[in-house]
Amino acid sequence: MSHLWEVDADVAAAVLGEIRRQSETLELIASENFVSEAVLEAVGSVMTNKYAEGYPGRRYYGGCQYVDVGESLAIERAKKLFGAEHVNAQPHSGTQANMAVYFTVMEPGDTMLGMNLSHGGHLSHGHPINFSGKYFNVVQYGVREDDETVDFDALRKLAHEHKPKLVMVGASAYPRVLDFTRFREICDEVEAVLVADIAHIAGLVATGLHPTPIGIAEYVTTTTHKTLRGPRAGMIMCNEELAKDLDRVVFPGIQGGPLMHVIAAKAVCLAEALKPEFKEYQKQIVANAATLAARLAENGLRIVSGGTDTHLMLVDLRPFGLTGKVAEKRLEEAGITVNKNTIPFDPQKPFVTSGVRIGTPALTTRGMKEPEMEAIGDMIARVLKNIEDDAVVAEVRAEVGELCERFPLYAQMKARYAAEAEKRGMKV
Ligand code: DSN
Repeated sequence: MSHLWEVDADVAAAVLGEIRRQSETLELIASENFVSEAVLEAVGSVMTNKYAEGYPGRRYYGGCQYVDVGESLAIERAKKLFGAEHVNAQPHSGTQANMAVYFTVMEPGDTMLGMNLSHGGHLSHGHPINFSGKYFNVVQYGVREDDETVDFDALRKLAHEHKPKLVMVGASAYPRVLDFTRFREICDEVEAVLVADIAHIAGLVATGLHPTPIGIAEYVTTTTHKTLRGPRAGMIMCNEELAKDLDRVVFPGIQGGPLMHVIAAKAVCLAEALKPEFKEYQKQIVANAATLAARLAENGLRIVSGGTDTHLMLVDLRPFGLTGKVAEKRLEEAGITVNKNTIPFDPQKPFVTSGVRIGTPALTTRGMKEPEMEAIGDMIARVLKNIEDDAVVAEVRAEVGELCERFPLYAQMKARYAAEAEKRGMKV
């Protein structure tokens, strides 16, 4: 018996639709992943019922002994995984993690440096339409036009000219290793606080596949749902001496009751990340991204910066005369999910773009390896080369279906949901 199907068949049917979408198409959005059933169980647990304002052992509510266990485990495991002195596991999201750090370090109107969104940054790194761009005086840095990697000379110049209180390093669409030590040097020259947002690369950092900013940046923020493969949420790490002020900004500064079910699920994903097989998984993510990028390049697409060191790549579609908007739509029709994305110095608007961003964490979770990446690279290229051809899209859609069947996802859950839909005569 399913309570959800009994109480609300409409929502249950939507969940079934989403299970099908996730399992029957190729998920290549770089910021997405598929959590374990254990993480799902924790997110769907009774811990959602509990108010626990405060921190473990120091709450404003009674009855917190069990949610304290979840939060303490999340903290201890994150400390161990990342080698951090202090962890705040309460941010609801990566943006709230960043907000907490900004309000710890800066006053409204203070100056910060953040990476331009269209060069790979993130909205919460100072985009004018985001709170960060409205509350603070943001100066944006970016990548060089020739090799599309961070322009440290320009960054240094901007830092000396504007004397920021805070420099944010981190990205949501940057395929190369971020050299945190060079950011540190520049921050030291102008006495700025360095904040590293490792949301995208957290899994790589945790397993030593990308250099760590711990011990280099004063604050490290992350999400837990990308390469880290946990629930949708955020987290902050810093040294002990900065902890008290930071914790006070997270609560009561910007958040109220923490999401205890999500925090328990963070503990679960961190336990998974501490296992040796997690490193193998991360290695495969990177190997898959390199293979896919190479295959797309062989097919005539331009890969921004010439390749990738991480889990993602940015594909310049201009060699095929396409925009990201068109490519995203047509690939989705073929069962391949990517997102349109600006590329550095993009002549197109953000809603159109000249590129797509492609990442391998989710398909690697399904067990796909290099041979599948080569096949997927060819499928993507076929759709893009024959953008008007419905027959090609249909052919690729069928191949995607076959590939997905070979790498099942949430199979038991799907069967359970499908049986409930059938019982009710619902077609999903
Ligand atoms: N973190 C962004 C992404 O990379 O998709 C969304 O905010």
